[in-house]
Amino acid sequence: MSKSVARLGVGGPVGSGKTALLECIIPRLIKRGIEIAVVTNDLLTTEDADRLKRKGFLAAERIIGVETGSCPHTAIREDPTMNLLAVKDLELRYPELDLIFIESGGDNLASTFSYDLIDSYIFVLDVGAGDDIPRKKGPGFLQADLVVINKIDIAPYVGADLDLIRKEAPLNRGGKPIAYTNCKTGEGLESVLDFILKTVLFRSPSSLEN
Ligand SMILES: Nc1nc2c(ncn2[C@@H]2O[C@H](COP(=O)(O)OP(=O)(O)OP(=O)(O)O)[C@@H](O)[C@H]2O)c(=O)[nH]1
Ligand SMILES: [Mg+2]
Repeated sequence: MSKSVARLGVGGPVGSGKTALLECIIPRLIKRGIEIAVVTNDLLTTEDADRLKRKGFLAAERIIGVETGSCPHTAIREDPTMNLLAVKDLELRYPELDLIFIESGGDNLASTFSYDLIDSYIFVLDVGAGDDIPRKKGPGFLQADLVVINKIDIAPYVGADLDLIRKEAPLNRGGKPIAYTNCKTGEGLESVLDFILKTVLFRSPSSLEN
């Protein structure tokens, strides 16, 4: 029987830190023995795929850049054909895979994934967009399996009230998890890692420590 590969979407507004999160999380998962591949989406380039390849933590052939040429959410929701083909390609070439990340092109608060493409998804917001964003209840924020509120380090410089965000964000999440991260220092990444290991891969983090 062939192994089943988990597919995890990473969506969210332009520049919120989706690729930065992958750069932080992937090496930590590899250390725990997880076999990974990545599909990135950009409008007219393979910029994010090239950036991840330059990092060198994954064989370049395990990273595919999809050029959507259209609204990012079209390619992850309305017609995910290009992404499904990339995923299939990776699954056929790497039967040992445990997890494929699919990073959406930078989008807006309405961005969600088709569950034909992914099993679950993370929605990445950043503090620089304002402390009122969690109150605005975008579908991506409401429906995501995990919300990551990134760039907590810049709150004082952009006049964002992090305590208010921490208070209000859970009100609209119906008990679903939220992580508060700084991808520059690694702060808060354990809860993202925990989410992926437990909820996406059904593994116990502690059993994988060695
Ligand atoms: N200060 C700070 N900067 C961050 C953090 N995370 C990401 N950045 C910076 O934010 C910028 C955008 O990060 P990316 O990872 O490219 O964001 P993205 O969401 O992948 O962007 P698109 O794919 O273009 O939508 C980069 O300059 C990062 O270095 C963080 O936690 N703190
Ligand atoms: Mg990116």
